[in-house]
Amino acid sequence: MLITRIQDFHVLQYKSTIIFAKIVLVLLFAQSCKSHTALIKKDVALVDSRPNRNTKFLFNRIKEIPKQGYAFGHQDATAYGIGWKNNGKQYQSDVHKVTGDHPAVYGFEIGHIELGHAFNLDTVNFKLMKTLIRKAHKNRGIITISWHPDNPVSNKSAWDTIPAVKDILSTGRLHYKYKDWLSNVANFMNRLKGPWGNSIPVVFRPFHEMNGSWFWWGEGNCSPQEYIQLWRETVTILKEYKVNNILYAYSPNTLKLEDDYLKYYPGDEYVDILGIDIYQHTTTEDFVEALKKDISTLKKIGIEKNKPYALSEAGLNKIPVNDWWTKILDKHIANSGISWALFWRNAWPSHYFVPYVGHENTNDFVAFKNLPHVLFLEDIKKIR
Ligand code: BMA
Repeated sequence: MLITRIQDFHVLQYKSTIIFAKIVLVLLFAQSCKSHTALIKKDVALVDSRPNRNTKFLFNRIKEIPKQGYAFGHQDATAYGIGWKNNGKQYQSDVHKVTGDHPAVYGFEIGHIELGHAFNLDTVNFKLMKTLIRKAHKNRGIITISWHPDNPVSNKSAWDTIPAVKDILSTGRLHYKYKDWLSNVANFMNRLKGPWGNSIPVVFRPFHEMNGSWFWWGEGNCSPQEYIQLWRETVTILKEYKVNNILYAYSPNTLKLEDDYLKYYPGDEYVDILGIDIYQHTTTEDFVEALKKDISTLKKIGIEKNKPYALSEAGLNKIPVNDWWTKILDKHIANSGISWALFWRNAWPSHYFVPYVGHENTNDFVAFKNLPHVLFLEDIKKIR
């Protein structure tokens, strides 16, 4: 009898623990749904006057990130790395191989989509790219897309600086050619869909680094007025093509002394996110100076305009400097309010920006990943 009562008591105790655990889980779930719904519902004014709800949600997530820190991004993270190329069968990244987690932000490049090619200018297959975008989105990563279109006048690369902007504006002789190019861009964007036909929102960052003179849309190769008109017409044409899953990012390169961040700015109604590309090309001192100066400019303008801002490209080729991630980079961008920092591609053994397995500075990169305010995929998943 006594034994049965003791057993009954244990069963009762066990059952109430389970019920308690279930209540806690339900409350936690309700709490997370609440914030999830809040971010989905929060209304925002975007470039696209008819953004779909996923686009608005992406924007709200991006605005939310700085409350926790900043997200880490890598260009072509899952397409290839040092010593490997995605063959469509595996899902990996150099970042994951080194740290055990994937990036939070995924950069992809659509140069040559305008030509209708099957592969981009870096030999990434567009079909594979779409699969990788779907997967990154499913994992709740953020996708940002750059575009290095060929020069429409010479039909050479984006780095061919023969003036071309004037010719592709609505008043120019090659406008219809450019419209065709944009229809290929629109088709790519419009076909970014999840398994149930849900549209995948992305950050689009066209005509970047315009204050440098290495691209045909860059300084000296077109006037600021022509650049601004090109940007505005591009937005308008993409809208005509019914693209509703894009946030537009404007991103100059490191500002030269005489540069004004807003010199080529197309206007608040044409830009959702402010960016800047800052590489370390020379000394660490110069890089730190540029980070301090330009990120404080970016922050000031971001706050004034109430727009999220990001370090849209960054890196030190081959990362030959000890403790670069923790002592140089992070130290000068933590607490700046940027939503993310994206590092350029691990292309080949003399052109890479993130450590791979066997690289001499992996320890520092792992320490960087472990900083509480540096957000990789598992961290960014929680922002919803
Ligand atoms: C550049 C280099 C090029 C590449 C281009 C577009 O910075 O990495 O090799 O083609 O970006 O991805």
